[in-house]
Amino acid sequence: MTTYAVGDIQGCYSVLRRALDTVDFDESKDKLWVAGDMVNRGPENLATLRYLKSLGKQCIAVLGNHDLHLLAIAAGARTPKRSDTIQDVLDAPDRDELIHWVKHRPVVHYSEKKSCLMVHAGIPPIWSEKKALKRAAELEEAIRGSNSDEFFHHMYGNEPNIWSKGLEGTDRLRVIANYFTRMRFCNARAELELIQKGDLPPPGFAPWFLHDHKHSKKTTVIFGHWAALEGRVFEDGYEALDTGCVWGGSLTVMRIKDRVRFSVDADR
Ligand SMILES: [Mn+2]
Repeated sequence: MTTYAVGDIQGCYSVLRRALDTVDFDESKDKLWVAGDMVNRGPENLATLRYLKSLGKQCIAVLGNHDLHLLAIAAGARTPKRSDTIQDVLDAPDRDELIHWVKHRPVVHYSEKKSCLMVHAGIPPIWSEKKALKRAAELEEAIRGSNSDEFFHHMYGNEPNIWSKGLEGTDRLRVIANYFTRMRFCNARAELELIQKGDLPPPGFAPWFLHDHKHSKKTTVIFGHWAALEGRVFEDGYEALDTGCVWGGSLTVMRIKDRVRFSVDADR
């Protein structure tokens, strides 16, 4: 049994299958961790979700911002944008089962045994593993709960841009969601800067993983979301997996036990 982690698939199903063939992925015993943004912008979102769902317990996928966007559209809280490519999922006969499956994916996955924590964008420097899991559980409850449509209506926005304990309701959930699924730059107090997308931080800010963190030095944080990093962070304890497959880059699969990476070029 081998466990692999894969970065942002974004509907690039055929590339995913080629990548898994490259590592001789055995669906009957190997495991696949998926760092979020399973869908959107790419061509085969329906096939991607059907395949990941079919892996059952062999697949552990966390939610990314695009996955949450799919849920918000499915809930009627948002209308698709021109750049969204998830209509194949929304029109599918098994749409309800797929949306239900996506809704029940975690936001953070932590394996004590592997000393690995997987999240789509990152974890703020002010939270330990335990705190991150607790906040993630709050968000997961909001995504799955009977009031989830209400949450999706209020999910979008950049404020509040910093955590505080006293936050309540949708403001509290929005900042949690932004840390886990959208963060790139923040300061040491975990104040977010959500506008910049490149690799140069605005003054006073730095990539979230460069700050002193509350989480254990023993934990490796596996994340996606940031294609501009091209899979490199040069920082022990962090593994960036988004290598921009959907933008014509590559899809990266990492064998977790030894961190060996396998990359497959995007479809031309
Ligand atoms: Mn993302």
